[in-house]
Amino acid sequence: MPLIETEFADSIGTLVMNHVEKRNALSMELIDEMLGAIEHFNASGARVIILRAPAGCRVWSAGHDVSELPDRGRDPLGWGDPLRVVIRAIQESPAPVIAHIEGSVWGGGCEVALACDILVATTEASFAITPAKLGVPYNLGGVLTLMNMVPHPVLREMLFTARPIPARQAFNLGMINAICDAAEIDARVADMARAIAANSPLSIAAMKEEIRLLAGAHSISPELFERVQALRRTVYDSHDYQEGLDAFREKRKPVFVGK
Ligand code: KGA
Repeated sequence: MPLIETEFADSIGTLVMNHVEKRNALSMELIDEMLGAIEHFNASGARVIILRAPAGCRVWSAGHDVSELPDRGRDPLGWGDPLRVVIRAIQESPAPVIAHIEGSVWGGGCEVALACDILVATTEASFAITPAKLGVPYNLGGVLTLMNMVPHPVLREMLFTARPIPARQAFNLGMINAICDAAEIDARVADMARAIAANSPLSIAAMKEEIRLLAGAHSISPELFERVQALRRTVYDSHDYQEGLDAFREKRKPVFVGK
C-alpha cells in the first residue's frame, strides 16, 4: 500500500502524506515516495506543490521515524539522512511548495513544514521542535532552516522546552502565512496555489532560488565546522542520546543525566 497519495491538475501537484497509523512519521519508505512525487511534479512542470496530510488529520507529521534513528555512536542527521534529503528536495524544487497543515507537527516534521515556501494552517494546528526530548543533536542545516523562520528567542524556547506552540502564535510571529478554520483551508490553499500558478514560473523559480541562496549565505570556517561537529558528536555518543531512543521505543519518559 502506498504511503502517499498524489494528484496533478492545472499545473498544481498535491502530495498527501497518508501513513496515519504511524502519524506520518517520516520513515525512509514514506520519504522515498515523497521524493518520487516531488521529482515527478518537477519533471511535469508543476508550478506549485501542495504538501498536506489527509483531511481531518490530528497529526500532520510526527517527525523523524524514531525507530530508524541509529543507536549511539553514529550521526543521526547526516547529509544522507532521509529527513535531510526531503528538506533539500522541497527547498530546491523550482516550484513553490505550500504546506497545508491540519493537526500537530513534531520535530523533523516541523522542519519539513518550515522548509516550505508558504504555510497555511488551521487554528487547531500546533508546532513542536523536539530533539531535546530525544537527546538528538540537531544538525547545522536544520538549525538554519529553523533560524530563518522563527524569531530567535521563540526558537530557543521551542528547542529548549520542546513544547508545542499554537498556530495562532506562529501566525502572529510571521512563521506562517495564514490561519483559518478546517472547513476553509482547502479553499485558502487552492486560491493561493492558483494565484502562483498563473504567474511566471521562470521568474518565481529564480526568486525562490535567490531567497534560498541568500538565506543560506553564512560562511563558516573549517575550524568552526569541526568544532560544531565535535559538539554534536559528544551528544550522539552519549548515554543520554541512547536513553532518549530507548525511552521512546519503550514508551516511557527518558531520564537524562547529562553524560
Ligand atoms: N517515529 C516512529 N513511530 C512513531 C512516531 C515517530 N516519530 N510517532 C508516532 N509513532 C508511532 C507510535 O510508536 C505508534 O506506533 C503509532 O505511531 C501511533 O502513535 O502503533 P504503534 O506501533 O505503537 P501514538 O503515540 O499512539 O499516537 P497518538 O497518541 O495519537 O500521539 C501522536 C503523537 C504525535 C503526539 C505521538 O505519537 C508522539 O509524541 N510522537 C513523537 C513525536 C516526536 O517527538 N517526534 C520527534 C521525532 O524526532 C525528530 O523528528 C527529530 C529528528 N528530532 O526531533 O531531532
